[in-house]
Amino acid sequence: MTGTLITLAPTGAESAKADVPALPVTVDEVVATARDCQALGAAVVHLHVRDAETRPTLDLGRVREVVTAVREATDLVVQLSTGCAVTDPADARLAVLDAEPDAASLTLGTVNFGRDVFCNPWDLIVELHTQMQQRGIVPEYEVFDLGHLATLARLLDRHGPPSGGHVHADLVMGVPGGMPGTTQALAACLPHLPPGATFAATGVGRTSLPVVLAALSAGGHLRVGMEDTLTYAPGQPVRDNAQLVARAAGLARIAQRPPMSTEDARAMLGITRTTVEARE
Ligand code: KMH
Ligand code: ZN
Repeated sequence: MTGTLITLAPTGAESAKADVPALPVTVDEVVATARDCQALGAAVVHLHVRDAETRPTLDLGRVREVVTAVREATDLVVQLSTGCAVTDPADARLAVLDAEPDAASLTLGTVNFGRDVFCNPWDLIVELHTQMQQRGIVPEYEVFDLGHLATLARLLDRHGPPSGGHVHADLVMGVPGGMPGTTQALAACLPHLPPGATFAATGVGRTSLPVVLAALSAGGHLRVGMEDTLTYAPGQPVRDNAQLVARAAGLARIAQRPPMSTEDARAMLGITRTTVEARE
């Protein structure tokens, strides 16, 4: 059994800095968070970028600035969100790839998202998959519902394997409108993963901890962070992202699948872009 890949999702597009002061939104805050969380066991960082007013932005200059700053300060695999915010149009979401991240998220279908709709039609899925193949960007397939795995099978069948050749999916559970964050829902997804694929799971809100435990017990990997979880325990707000990564890393060690290094993460995901040591 290999180690556990821990992905940090520090910011997201949904929470306001005014409501959640510990949310990292400036370049310096994101870099400090990334550095702290790598030291605790994170190997991948899933980034949504904020502007100077702390609002979600897809401004390419700002996105590039954050990617460069995180790369300079850490060895983390830099994964940009192409899910962005529910209000972002498809062309702006595709343009995120111009920032040349190591990896990017790719959501496999439309899903209700609270009172909103997170819109991911087939043509956008194909365009993201194809552009990532052409640019050498490794996708992480985001699965909000069981049917999204049927779409993944169809995508790979019609358009070939992703850049790097390895399929890695993230089960995003507990979104109001998507699959529930339960052991039963996680187990139901597993037979539908493509052969040879690895998976991580993310439990939104109060499903965070049960999903971590279910994923570890099923041999899966973990995504944690303040994008998904703002309450550490009933009545106890999350102090910072490091607190969530430390908990995930501790549970992974208890499961005897300790956090994976950034190097091992790159090898597993098929990311050939070099690490800081290799560049020096
Ligand atoms: N912010 C959500 C609408 C992703 O980053 O790829 C989409 C999301 C998924 O978080
Ligand atoms: Zn995201």
